[in-house]
Amino acid sequence: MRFHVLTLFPEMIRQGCSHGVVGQAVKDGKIRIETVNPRDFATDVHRSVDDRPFGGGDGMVLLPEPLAAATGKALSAAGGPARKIYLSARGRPFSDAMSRELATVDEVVLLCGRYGGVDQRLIEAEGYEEVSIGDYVLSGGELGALVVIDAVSRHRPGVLGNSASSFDESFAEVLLEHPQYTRPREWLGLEVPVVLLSGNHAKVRDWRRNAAVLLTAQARPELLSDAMSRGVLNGSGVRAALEALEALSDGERRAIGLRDPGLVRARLRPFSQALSGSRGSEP
Ligand code: 4G1
Repeated sequence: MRFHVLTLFPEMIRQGCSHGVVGQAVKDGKIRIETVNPRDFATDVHRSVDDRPFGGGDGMVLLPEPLAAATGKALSAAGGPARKIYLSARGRPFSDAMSRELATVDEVVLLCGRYGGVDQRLIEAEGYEEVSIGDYVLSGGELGALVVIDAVSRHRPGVLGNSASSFDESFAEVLLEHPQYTRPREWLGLEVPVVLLSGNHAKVRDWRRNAAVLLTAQARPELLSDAMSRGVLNGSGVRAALEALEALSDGERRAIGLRDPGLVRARLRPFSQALSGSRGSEP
């Protein structure tokens, strides 16, 4: 799969794609990263790529002509159909589902804005789809493009080593991840939860699921009802997590990062009443 990144700061993209999992995927030829600099398509002596906004206001707006020419270069390099994405605060929220879907596409053009953004006519005329990585102000779309490249590349065959079972994966997508521990077994007086040292894989799995439920209730309670309706969590799963919470020692609770057990209990209780058979087999 190939990403064509339109950016005034190509070094940001090249650097960002040269480390870790993404860097290895580039080396292995599993993904390719091309950058196109709209500055190379500026037509005036100053090589301008921006101008003041009509209607007034702060910030400069990227000119449509250099971006259209840069898009044309990316599309001819793609040599066929390509998805065109403008990283923008106004876009559809980027998600795990979107990353999986994009991983099925061979050629993706990622347009990065700078300054006050891009002339909207360019977005409409070229048929860019707008995607946002979150609700905050950024100085440019490059970090958004890097987020998309990273999350999408991980879904390409051969990019990751062996991954977890599909149920554990779907569990981890909807709830927060369970915490992890390594050596030493005791550090600053904090013990690794003893069940993780037991070698009992069923108990380890149950402990991790319970920890994930409890930590989700603490940090992202709005995810719980989604997890329930998707069948990843049900009433008995919530009751198991509540029982695990009562069984935790103070030390374990600290090691897990469960800072407010009362709040977690109150947030989970409403879900503990749900019927346990809601995973689909009965009518
Ligand atoms: C209005 C956020 C503008 C921002 C409202 C998420 C932010 C790209 C993203 C902005 C950008 C809010 C993103 C803002 C982004 C041109 C240069 C647009 C940077 C730019 C809440 C500045 N996901 N923002 N405008 O940040 O590119 O992808």
